Amino acid sequence: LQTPETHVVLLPSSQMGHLTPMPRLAALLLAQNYCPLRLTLITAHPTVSLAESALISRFLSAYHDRVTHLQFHPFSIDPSTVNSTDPFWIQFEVIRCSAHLLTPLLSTLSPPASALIYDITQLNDDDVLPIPGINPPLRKSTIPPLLCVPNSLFSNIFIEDGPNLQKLAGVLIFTFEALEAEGPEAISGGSPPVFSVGPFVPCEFEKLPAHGDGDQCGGDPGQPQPFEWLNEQPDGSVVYVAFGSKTALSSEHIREVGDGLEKSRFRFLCVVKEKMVDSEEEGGEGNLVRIEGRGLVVRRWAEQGEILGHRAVGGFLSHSGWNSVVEAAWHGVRDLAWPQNGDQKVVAEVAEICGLGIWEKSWLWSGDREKKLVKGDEIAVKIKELMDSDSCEDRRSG
Ligand code: BUP
Repeated sequence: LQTPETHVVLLPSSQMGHLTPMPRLAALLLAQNYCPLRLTLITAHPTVSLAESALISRFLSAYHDRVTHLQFHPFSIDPSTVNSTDPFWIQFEVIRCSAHLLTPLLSTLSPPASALIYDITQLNDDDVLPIPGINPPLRKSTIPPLLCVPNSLFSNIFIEDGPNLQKLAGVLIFTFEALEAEGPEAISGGSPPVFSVGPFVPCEFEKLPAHGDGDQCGGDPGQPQPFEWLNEQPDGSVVYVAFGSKTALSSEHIREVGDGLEKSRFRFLCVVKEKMVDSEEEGGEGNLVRIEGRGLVVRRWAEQGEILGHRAVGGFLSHSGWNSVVEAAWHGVRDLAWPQNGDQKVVAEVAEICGLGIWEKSWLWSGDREKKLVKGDEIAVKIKELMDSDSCEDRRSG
């Protein structure tokens, strides 16, 4: 008797931090041997960023014989009605509001879908938020700031979707025990059941095509490539700097980070984004710049998962995005956290508690209300602390 095929449908939402885990989960599912599996990926078209469409294309071409791709064209909504200017969150809401378009798509599937995995987002001064089982309790200042803004798009999504969690067959949490045992443990044993399913790590299909052969996130011919440059650097000597897929850095911020790297005297590979959406970045020449032989500045999509695994990288200055922290943990690279938005402060705390990272809590972003710019001198001190830690020394000594 043949075991019937399990047909899993994956529906990612918008922005790289939310999209990236889905194809990685798909790759894990396709690699399992427990049951015959069919997989369908449903994506909204068009995506907001080139990075999203490029990742979807790379995944589909790697698994073209095993994955069916369905696209839907979500309804547009009037941005003024959603109380947000962030194009990625607006798209998140657009997809949410277009959920009814999925019913006809799902009804065409053969065999019928066994499971739909979709992406929901996670959820004053001694103020803490007591959550049973979480010690120390979360400080309110670490909670995603937009959750505390009444009627923001973000808080509305939580308020509307929260009660629906009870109706799910199960919840997959992209985490793993070595990084945080306590959170999943605290919410286990209830209904619906929750499962920790991480880590999801960079896959082969994510690799960029060589030297600008048509992928808009790919390389520039004739420019120094990150891996060529990294190959020339000693073990554990390079600080990798990246602040995520949608964080636009102000020119003051870039200047101070540059000053800090310069004063730290460490080598560095720095990804700089000046626009929130990559298609608005200026491309072409100058996308990669060598600095006095000690550093490389990359102004386009970099293969972060691979970079963090390179023997030359000793430490990571990051915005504390969850995927970035998981990738750093996977490669054993210590993280200096400079969180800004969303759940990044919670992530920085998790990384600090498990010993992966350091977090200078007084550091704000130039866009923060207080507008206190962190100076290069302070950044240099913390970079030295990061790079002089024992684990970086271990990396340097092989
Ligand atoms: Br920038 C950049 N290359 O150049 P997070 C990012 N990434 O591969 P998010 C690259 O994008 P939040 C680049 O490896 C990670 O998998 C990176 O996800 C990859 O941050 C992903 O770290 C970024 O979760 O912000 O999405 O920018 O999740 O905090 O909202």
